[in-house]
Amino acid sequence: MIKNTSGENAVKTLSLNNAWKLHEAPLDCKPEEVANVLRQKDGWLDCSLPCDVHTPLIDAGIIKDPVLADYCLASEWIEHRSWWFVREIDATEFDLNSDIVELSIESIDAYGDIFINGVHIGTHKSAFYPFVKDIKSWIVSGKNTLCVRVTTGLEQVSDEDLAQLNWAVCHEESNGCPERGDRRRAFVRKPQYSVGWDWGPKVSTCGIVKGVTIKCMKNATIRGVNLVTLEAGKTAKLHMTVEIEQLDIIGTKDADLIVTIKKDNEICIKHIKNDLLLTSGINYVDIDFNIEDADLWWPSGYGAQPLYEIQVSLACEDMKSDYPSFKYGIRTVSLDTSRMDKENRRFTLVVNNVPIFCKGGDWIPADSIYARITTEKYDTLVKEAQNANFNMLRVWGGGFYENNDFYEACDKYGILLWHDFMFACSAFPDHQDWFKAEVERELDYQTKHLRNHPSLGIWCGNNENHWIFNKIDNPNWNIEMTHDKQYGLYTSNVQAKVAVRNNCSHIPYWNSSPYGGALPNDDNVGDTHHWYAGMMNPDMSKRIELKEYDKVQSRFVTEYGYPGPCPKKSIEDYFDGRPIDRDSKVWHMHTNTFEKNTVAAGIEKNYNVAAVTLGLDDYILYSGMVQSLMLGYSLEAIRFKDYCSGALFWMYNDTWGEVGWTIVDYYLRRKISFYAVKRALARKKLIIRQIGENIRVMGCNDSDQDINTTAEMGYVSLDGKIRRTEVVSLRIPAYSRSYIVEQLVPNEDFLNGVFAIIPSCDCIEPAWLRVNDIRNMVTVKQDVMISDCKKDGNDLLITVKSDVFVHGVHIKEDNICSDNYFDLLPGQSKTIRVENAADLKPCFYAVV
Ligand code: BMA
Repeated sequence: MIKNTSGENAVKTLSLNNAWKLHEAPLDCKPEEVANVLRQKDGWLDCSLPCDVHTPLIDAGIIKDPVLADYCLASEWIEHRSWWFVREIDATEFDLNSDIVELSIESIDAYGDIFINGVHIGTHKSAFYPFVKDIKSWIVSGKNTLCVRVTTGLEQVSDEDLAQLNWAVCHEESNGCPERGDRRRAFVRKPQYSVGWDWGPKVSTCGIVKGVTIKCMKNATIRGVNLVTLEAGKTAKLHMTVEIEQLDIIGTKDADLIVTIKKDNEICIKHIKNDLLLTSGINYVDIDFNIEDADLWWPSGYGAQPLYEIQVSLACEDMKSDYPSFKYGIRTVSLDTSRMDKENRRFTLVVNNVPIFCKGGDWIPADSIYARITTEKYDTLVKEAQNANFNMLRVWGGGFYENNDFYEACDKYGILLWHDFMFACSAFPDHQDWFKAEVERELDYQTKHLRNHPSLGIWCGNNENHWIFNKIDNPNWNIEMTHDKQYGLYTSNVQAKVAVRNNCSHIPYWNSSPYGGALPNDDNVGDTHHWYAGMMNPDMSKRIELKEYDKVQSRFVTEYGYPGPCPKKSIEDYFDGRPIDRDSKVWHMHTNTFEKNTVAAGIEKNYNVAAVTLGLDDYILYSGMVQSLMLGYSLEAIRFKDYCSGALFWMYNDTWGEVGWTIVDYYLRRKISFYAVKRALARKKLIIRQIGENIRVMGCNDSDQDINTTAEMGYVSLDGKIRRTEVVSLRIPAYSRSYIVEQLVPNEDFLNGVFAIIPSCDCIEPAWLRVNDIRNMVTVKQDVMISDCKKDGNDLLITVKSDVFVHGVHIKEDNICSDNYFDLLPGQSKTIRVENAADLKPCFYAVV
């Protein structure tokens, strides 16, 4: 029996992320010319990983940053070159007594040829799973050279390929932006957005875009851990499967496995499996254990996000091999699709046996050059999602499997993930064996890699492929689909399900977004993308009409959106010193291709101003206010439907700066609409709607505590002079969303007043029924009074008050506020926190 668990390490890991050199060559400089390239004396750029070739080129002044101005056009040549990454490693850095010396290149975007000492050791065709190879037999004493020739992968796609399958949606041709889009993308396993999308330029990503390691391993090594919460309760039941590879290919070995679980640095479980018999190759070890007084992990708003530290270690022949320790949240997750009635089924994620109303937005890569996204950027974006009262982000299928930092931030901030596999808006050649094999490896890797994150809420097969690539929804799709030729749908209908079932069967799976019902995007089953009744309605008057969103019938909305501009500083940033002109090429390039005058029409519907005459500051203000109205009202409208369990808007974050869908821009600045979304998604919330002759109030309470208070309810005139109200009791149970008031609409003058419900406690904001457009309501102009202002550390706590109804109350400074651009009912006062504002002389404005 082996007792020594503190022996010498059986795994020695070299991180190879620094000290790389990069060389550019023509595209027809093929792998056979490696020796030639390595001999080159000049033309080497220094770089470190992760590295998209754009970054060292920007650093060296060879190209300008493609996310600025119109510079993306000037770097398109990158796609027509081959890029050679080279790094030297001294043999003394290896432990050549190891059984294997395993090179792992986590992500090559997208076509790579790998050489050790000039010898070709492999070709890799996907950015979505690592290149892994035992390189022991190629290592020589002294200096060793690792070289990776990388191209974008687009050049690998032939005319014959495209003749077979030419159905990637490249919206941008029809949207007046032909330089974006490239149908070859469907054949290349790389982030699909990199060929350009409605919200981003074509920046053909290329490089070694995640880390590289070499692991020297002896005896046996832990290849994977699958930790599953079976029961989330005071006593939590967990199951762990450990995958161990025993490296002696002909003989057995003995080993001990030690699992240590810590909470706040205290050990709460130490579980040892003594004297395991490991046979050659893969061994699975199953362990069941309970954690008493478990602290459960919850989506933000429903509870805390306690994380346990999991250490798994193997002792084999007096040597120790540790699996990288990781943080784990104890929670169960499931998808309730049970029947509601004859026609309809629920579509509700259930965490720890509590049905969750999922709220938030769609996530896209946070940079056109995604390899340069920093840990800090991930952390800020996910934290801001939490600040906006999200509990969910949907990782959209046209991006990439994000860096670990992203998932760790989601675990930390309680952001559940709806995670698409990386297929979007295209037919894919999954009738071809090579493609199926590539995808199988990708799905197997990613389902294992991400399965222990408590934030992983649901896997989804793709974005919009079922919806737009089937003959029924899209009669223009002229290729016959058969069971044998599903053009991408087989991947989602079969391959992804198999991978999830094999590797993380505890995570729910859904074939596509949107999907469910006889046709994808049906309301009665599954999720929907609510575009054509909203922002993409050919009828402009409907695109900009808030109340259209009251018609949503979906069980779960995963997309819809409305555009707005960035703050002025961000616009200045992406204009890169050029004069800001709304008629310029740069302005048009940095405007979403679906915008098409909706912003101006929205301004003129809601405010008494002519959009074209507005100066830049007013344009930003009014269009930001309209985006706020649209997103705020629509999120409330969807949340108001008691049969609906999700409201996700398109989209949360940006890949460059533009007039577009988001609420936090590329530069991490909050747009005006951030605050409206934050209010609409408040954890405790009242929403009022008129249903026929009745007024109905929905009470939402995400928290685990009941709300028991009173409220003033009734008619309040805009000038504050009439208040025909009564005091009612307000009870909203924990974890609930239910209608708490239903009464006839009072016979009042709603041109000059509103029906309001004003809680007596600060824990829940007042709500009012919108009968009129804002432009018809703001009849009284009056300044907003500051009734109190005090310092709290570096922050200011400011209380504002108004005697009349005021709209869009804001400070102009770009400090982070607890709220901004909000409405006040007559007599209402509100305290807001303004961060880092000790020197600020606050002044509040209303939008009229
Ligand atoms: C949906 C998304 C994206 C797109 C968005 C806005 O189709 O899935 O592909 O960017 O709408 O057009």
